[in-house]
Amino acid sequence: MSHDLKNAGQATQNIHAGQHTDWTTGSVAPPIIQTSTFAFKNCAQGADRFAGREEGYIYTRMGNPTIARLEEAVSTLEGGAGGLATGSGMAALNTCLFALLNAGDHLVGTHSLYGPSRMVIERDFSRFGVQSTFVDTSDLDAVRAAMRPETKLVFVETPANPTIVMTDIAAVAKIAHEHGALLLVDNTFCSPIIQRPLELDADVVMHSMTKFINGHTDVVSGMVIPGSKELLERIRPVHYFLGACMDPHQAWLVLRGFKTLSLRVKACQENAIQVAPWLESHPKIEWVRFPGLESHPQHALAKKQMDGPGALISFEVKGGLEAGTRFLDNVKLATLAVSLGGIETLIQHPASMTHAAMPADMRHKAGISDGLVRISVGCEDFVDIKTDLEQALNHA
Ligand code: LCS
Repeated sequence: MSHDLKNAGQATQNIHAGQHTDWTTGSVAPPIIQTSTFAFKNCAQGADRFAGREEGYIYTRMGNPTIARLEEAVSTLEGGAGGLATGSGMAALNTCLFALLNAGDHLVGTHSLYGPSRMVIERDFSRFGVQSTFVDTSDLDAVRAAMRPETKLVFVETPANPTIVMTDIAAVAKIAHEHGALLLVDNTFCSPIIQRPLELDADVVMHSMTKFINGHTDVVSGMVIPGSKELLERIRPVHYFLGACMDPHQAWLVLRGFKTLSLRVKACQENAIQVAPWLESHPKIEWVRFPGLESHPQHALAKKQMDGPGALISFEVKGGLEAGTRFLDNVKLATLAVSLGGIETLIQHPASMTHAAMPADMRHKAGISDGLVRISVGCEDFVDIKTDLEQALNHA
């Protein structure tokens, strides 16, 4: 396609970036180049490819045409310098950490974030001499106070999993840069349809594409999107050597899911905009946290840095953990399962599921109460979601 995608609208970019016609066959859908390696015509060509004198593919761990389409698609929407697709969201995070940190460096992170993301830094990267401090990054003074001369990376998840607390990306980018550190943002909860951290001065964005980007709850995958060519080329060799790549067939599935990202995110969000106030007014609900509610302490920040409140809501049923468990055991349309961002409504209990790997006192300090329930609102009819939650609440 010859259309100028860089200047096209978001929906146009979403449908067309990386999806150009394959003129070797005329196939409108992208071909799956299911190969581990690529033939050279002769030794000179092999040598030229390895030396970077000739463009072309070598080995799928180092790049593949189907995967390249997905990297182009996601990077275009995020406004990045390119993409590095990974086999999972955790592989995307580990690629960034491995590439951007050295022994003796220090990381400042959001205290409430996906449990394993925090644990791999605190438990595993510490073994290689990387120190970390996790703070409430919605509090800019707390971020400033945590910075040290050896802080090289600030890692933010906003809205945070599962507390839905937000971080001012532009303000934290400024603090990071003043201290000579980079800002990495996990944009999984929003997708580029709702939030584009690179536009707010973040340096690198990462995704678990398992969530909204694929959107069909059938593929685990991730992506790293550096904001500059320099960072892309710094992270690329680590991506190769770490072996964090994805498979071409996996890439094709995500490319298919990605085409409807804009439609799905908006449909899920429309439902969440109705579910959140309904839950908030329900007599059996203690509290609700959703960026679109005026009761959210950072409602104004959500309006400033997000193009919508998203589809993730956290709340607590009156009666805490016990009542919450009775409620969760009785949902029928919503599925009791971890993960999020699919077309179907998923609901889960972070303290015993996604964040069970975090010690209880760490969870509590991060604002993850034992009774907190997280719902990822899907694209079903609102009335059916409401009816299901209502009948389940009757058991609470
Ligand atoms: N970042 C965020 C914000 C996540 O929510 C997850 C997974 C990851 C990274 C890791 O991605 P993965 O390797 O699983 O593709 N979050 C999950 C969750 O909340 N429930 O199940 C998985």
